[in-house]
Amino acid sequence: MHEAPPPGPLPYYEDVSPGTGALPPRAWTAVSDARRVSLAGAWRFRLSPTAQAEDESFARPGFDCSHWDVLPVPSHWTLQGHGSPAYTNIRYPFPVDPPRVPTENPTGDHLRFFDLPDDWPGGAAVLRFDGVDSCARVWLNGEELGTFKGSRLPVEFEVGEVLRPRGNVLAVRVHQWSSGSYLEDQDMWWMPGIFRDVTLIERPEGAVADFFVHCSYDHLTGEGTLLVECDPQGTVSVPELGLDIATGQSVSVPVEPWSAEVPRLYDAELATEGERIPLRIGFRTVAVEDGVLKANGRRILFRGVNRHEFDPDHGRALDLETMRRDLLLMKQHNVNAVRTSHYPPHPAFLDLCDELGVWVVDECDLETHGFLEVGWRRNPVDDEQWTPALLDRAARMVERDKNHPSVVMWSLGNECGTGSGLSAMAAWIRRRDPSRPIHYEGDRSCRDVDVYSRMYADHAETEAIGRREEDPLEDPTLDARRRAMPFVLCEYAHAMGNGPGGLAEYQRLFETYERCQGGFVWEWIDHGLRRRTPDGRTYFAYGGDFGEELHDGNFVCDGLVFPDRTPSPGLVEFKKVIEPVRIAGDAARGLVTVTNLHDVADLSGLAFRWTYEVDGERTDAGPLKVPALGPGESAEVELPVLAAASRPGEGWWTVRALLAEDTAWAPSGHEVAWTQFAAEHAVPRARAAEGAPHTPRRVEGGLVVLGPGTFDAATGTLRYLDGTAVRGPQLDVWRAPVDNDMGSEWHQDGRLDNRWRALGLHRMHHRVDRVSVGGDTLTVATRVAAAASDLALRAVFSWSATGDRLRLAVEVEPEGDWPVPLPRLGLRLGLPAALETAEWFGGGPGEAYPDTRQASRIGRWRSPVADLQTPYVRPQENGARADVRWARLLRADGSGLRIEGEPSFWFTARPWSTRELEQARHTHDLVAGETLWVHLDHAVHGVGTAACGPGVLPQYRLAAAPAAFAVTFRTEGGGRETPSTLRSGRRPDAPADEGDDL
Ligand code: IPT
Repeated sequence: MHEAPPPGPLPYYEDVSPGTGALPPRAWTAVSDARRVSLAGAWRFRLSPTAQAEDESFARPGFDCSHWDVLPVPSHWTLQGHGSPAYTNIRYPFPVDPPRVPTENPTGDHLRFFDLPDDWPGGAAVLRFDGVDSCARVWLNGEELGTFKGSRLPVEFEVGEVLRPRGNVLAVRVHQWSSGSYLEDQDMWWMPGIFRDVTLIERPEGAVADFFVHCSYDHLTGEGTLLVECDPQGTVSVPELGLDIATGQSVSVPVEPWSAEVPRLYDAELATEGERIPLRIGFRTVAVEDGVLKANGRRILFRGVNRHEFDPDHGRALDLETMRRDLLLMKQHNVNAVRTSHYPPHPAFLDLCDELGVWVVDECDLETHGFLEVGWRRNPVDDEQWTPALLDRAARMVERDKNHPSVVMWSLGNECGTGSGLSAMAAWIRRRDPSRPIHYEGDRSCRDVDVYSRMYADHAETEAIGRREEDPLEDPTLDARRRAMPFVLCEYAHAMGNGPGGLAEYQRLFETYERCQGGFVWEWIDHGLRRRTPDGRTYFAYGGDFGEELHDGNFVCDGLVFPDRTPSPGLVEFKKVIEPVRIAGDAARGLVTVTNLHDVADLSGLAFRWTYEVDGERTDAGPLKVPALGPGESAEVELPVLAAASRPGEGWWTVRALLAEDTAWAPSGHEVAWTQFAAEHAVPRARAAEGAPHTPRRVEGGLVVLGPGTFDAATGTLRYLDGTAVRGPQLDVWRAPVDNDMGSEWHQDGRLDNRWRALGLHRMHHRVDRVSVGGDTLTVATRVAAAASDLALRAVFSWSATGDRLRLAVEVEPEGDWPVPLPRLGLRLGLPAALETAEWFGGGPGEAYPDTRQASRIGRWRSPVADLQTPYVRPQENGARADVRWARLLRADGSGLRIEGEPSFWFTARPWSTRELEQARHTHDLVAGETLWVHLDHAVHGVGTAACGPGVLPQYRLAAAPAAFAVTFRTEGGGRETPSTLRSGRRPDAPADEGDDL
């Protein structure tokens, strides 16, 4: 049996209208002296599979809902045990037939009962919803108030006449799918619900209907101009400025301007006959002048991130504390700008941006990306019948957020293709608020916007744009117009998994070309949903973990912070790359050059300190007097002359810029910027007597003994190093592909991981060609190659020993014409997992790869092996430490193994094998085994950002080429067992077989 399509007009949730019954949109304020009642808390809830499964009787007072579930509001019901979340990036998870939606349309009926406070004055009142996904119909005390769409936008209904002192019944029917869903195809979880606040607000006679604070700054005169439009008329006072003016009246006075760096706010009050609203106003002017985006007359540079609202337990239902936490983390990591991808955030977030200082690109709740899949046919932004819905969205954003100094651009939306609806939005916004430039990335012609914006343009193209030498548009007028625009990368450096690589190169372009005004990394946070295994271990779920019919896997986890907001190595790297002070050392001249890269602030808020270390041990430290340079200024500052400079060993200077005082976002002493540079000459250390070279000798049991090393005579594999069992080092070229290796159409190499696998790099065979004992050396020649391939790497291992030191020199010669870069080139060895702590002298403390190593500093570091692992939501290659001169791996009793590089190596140690890492889908799939797998890499391939964007830059690619390197092993703390006792079977301290090619 088939049901006929609904006769006549479409139901409210499918028609293209924005809704019915709502009041005109207006400015949002957190408080005023009008009474408010928050309706957050426990609601009654019933979920139906379709929009029409239940009638409307639940909305009538007296309806018995005692058997309904209880649901916290705000929330997404899919995170409260009803239905489940689903993730798609571009594709609509339903047939594309706008504005119709599927019959299966999860519908949540919500009921809230409330009494008014005893002193509630009566009279007019509004009921406000700050965010409901995606369509709602509302009744109060059985009276229908209206319907609405626009998930991340506010809506208000007049309710004064319907309210009662006691026993109010608020009924809200929420449909997951509506015509609005076609406008909300952002790359994120589909999660319905009343996920932001619901508030009842008294509207006394003469209360503020709406107000618009115009607050500009003239950098030539130093004066700010204040004009507040208000309906009805009233007064504005700014006590600190001695201002008491009527609304509608404009006044100019000397002020300190607002900027993201110096977020100067003035307390003010707006008063009308019926209401007093406390305001915090900031004076600033944004303008495009001479092809450059300026605030208060100065070029600004966005060190930005795209921020989705996300919490691993609550989805997009964020509390104030979480919003503040995001901003504190951003400020602490030198981030100065947020694009609110791809919808207006919770309104309170913008108050925090005003207060803490962040440039905001406020983006409308609009994305129709899924029409890409159908050739953009019937795209709503190019179909007049949708224009009222688009204008409604533009108005609800602009009216809500227009009074924030932090909002410096309006963005029409994301990935909507092109169309007249966008032009209509832009025209409306321009009329309503000519003070802010307009942004939209999706239309290359830039006809509706003031700023040229792109996403994922590679370095070369960004540079061409920086020179204003980009490929022309066909239409010369539009081309000339666009070429005169400032340029931003509204998305770049896709922070998915290990990466993003290539940040420093982008930053150089932003600092070189005036036109390149920075960008916004994609994205701030991984949207992994916290889940628990049956045995209680937590992990983060991604697309496909909820049985979705269509999904885009872990593409939803591409943030600079992990889902629980722990900074990822990518954020640490970003912080270093975008530091607003550049310090460059010149050891030969004994000085540093300090450059202030702030747009506005001078350096008076920073204190500089230097330290000097020899072989990672601090010998001296002290303050460095740096003048309070203005933005853009540089100075050379002399370093002290140190006696320690003649101490033998490797000398390193570190110079750091720290907050001199507590700020609103970090305590004094917080590090903002730093540099490190080597002393002019390393003073050679006198070498301890090493003893005479050992000679390799064959012993009983098919072994060869060479100093502290015991080898398998047949294969030449190292078996024991003193008492420590070793799964002898072998040449290794494989890594568990990172998300960026799996980049698809954007990647110049195609999918690298597939090409690597096709060549068999994950299943290399090690053929032993020769084990020879001659003079002081044990030589092992191997040919490393994959089945079915004639490509190979020939490797000759030359082992020698002096005293307690065992040295391995490796020579690698590729055979054949390698068409791909190698993932890594180095040694892999298995050691007992009891070696649980690592100590090293080299790059740290965190992970680094060739194109993500700016934040790695030379020092002596120590870490439990467990903490060397970076918990990418989808497990993948991670945890390498750069430039390691030596590393020690230690047991709890302090005994262990020391490995020295000649001169250094990339050091990775993990309690599972590459294969296990590669096979794991979630972090909880990784279980520490009996073997510690150690990688000593001569070179590794960069990571790039090909998950969405350019691949690894040429200088970071690891081409198969002849290579030579050496390492020396030594046990420390004494051998614990002799090889003969070791041979008698497996002990807990012996490494397990990896089970693949080792
Ligand atoms: C771009 C989207 O704007 C963003 O929402 C996100 O999906 C990002 O990609 C990737 O994570 S669009 C892409 C087709 C370039």
